[in-house]
Amino acid sequence: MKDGFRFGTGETILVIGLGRSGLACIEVLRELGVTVFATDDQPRERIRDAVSAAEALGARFFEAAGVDAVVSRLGSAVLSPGVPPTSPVARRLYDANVPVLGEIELAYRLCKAPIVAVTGTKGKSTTTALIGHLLRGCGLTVRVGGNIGNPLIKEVRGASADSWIVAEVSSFQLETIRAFKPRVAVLLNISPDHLDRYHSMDEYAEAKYRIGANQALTDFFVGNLDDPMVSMLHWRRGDTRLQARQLWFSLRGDDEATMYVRNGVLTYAPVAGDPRPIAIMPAGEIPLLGEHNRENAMAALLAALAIGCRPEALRAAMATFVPMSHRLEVVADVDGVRYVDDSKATNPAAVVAALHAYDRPIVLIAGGRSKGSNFEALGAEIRHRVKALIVIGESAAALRASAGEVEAVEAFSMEEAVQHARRLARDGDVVLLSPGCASFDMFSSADDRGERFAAAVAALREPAGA
Ligand code: UMA
Repeated sequence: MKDGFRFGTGETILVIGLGRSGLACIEVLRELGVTVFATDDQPRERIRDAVSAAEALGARFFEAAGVDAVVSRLGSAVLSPGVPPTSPVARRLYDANVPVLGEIELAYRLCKAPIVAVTGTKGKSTTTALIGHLLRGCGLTVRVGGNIGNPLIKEVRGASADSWIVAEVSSFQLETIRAFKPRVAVLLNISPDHLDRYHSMDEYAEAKYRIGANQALTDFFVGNLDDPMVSMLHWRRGDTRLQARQLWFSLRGDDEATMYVRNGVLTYAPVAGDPRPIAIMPAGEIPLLGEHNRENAMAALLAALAIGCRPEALRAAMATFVPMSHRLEVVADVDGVRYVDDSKATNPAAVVAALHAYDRPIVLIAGGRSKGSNFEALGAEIRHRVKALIVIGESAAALRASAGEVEAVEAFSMEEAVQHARRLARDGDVVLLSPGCASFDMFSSADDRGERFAAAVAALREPAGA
């Protein structure tokens, strides 16, 4: 390949980071006959299982300090998304002029099928899953992967040219693309997140904008016209970086939008401003709560329409979509109180969206490990919409301070948080776990946090002393 990135027999590639992404790369590169070295910041004894898995796949593991010894033998390196390009190992490789790419780029180069790629600060997993569901409902063969949890590189293996790949891509993954060129790129929204990795919002937004950087005139870019940092890319605002045909969605009946909500109906104007638009479906038929999910649904519909799906098939497919776990998921109704698990809300904007989804009193459970976020705007929403606040984890004090006069209490376990919630909620209220933070200070993952919440809620139903 012209750019010096080759993979096949005779090549030697270093895989950096031994999580899901790294192990999947090792597996695929070994299948291709590549000699694979692997490294991780953690010492061997702390990640024994991952090292064993890498070695069983045929990779040779080096602790980070040992990488220098093999740099001269490397043709290239693949960086896991959680490892920043500024990490010492990556810098060492840049210094030695070794090309460093990400798993998404590698997946793209191995992929025969066209790709629909989805990014955004919030809603990307739901939208990715929904696009996969809609395309299947329209009779297409589809595989879904990426940041959603299953590494893309495994999904693209064996995907034929007449099938489709729907990929959730994070800003981390977009940092290390080079040629990655989705047929349809979807950019949902950009709000503060991961500011422990990026120096500024501009730097974070630039990583997201890369999703459309390599697209050609015949590709499609789907964007949110109501989001200030996304709509900056609109052709009429003078931004020329996108070559793809632009399809914009808006919750308002905007003349520049190709999809919008008018009189409660999702409406499609194949050409923006078209005086005879097509009614796709009533917004009430979207099987997901909240205005943010109307945006996600419009993005998914536009992506599907762009590749030729028919409106009536899309309406039928939408009706059978089952919402994903830990995203505004109703866990139980106990004594008239609804318990909702939104554990995947890991930044403040996602909590604001969740608070907007309910018009009944809310007891909010929030907190965890901050990703450099500022809680000021969330605090204003909490003061406006939340009846009582239960704070957990490392951000407990900051969240409590942002909530002003709202009744607030700190809990030191999920079980304790749910007990407080039960005491504070009344018939008709919602108890909402929507943390706005990462989970790793108290739980192994956001899934684990949601499952602990569901278990604590289930325990409320058990008779005392049982
Ligand atoms: N590591 C280092 N150096 C570092 C950081 C990590 O060596 O500086 C090592 C760790 O010791 C560990 C390994 O890297 O052994 C972990 O790699 P990883 O953090 O890239 O995690 P994976 O398990 O490979 O999962 C990654 C994505 N993780 C991140 O982006 C942080 C998963 O997204 C994704 O589902 C998976 O690949 C499959 O594609 C998760 C995520 O939190 C869900 N994403 C962020 C988000 O959604 O906000 C971006």
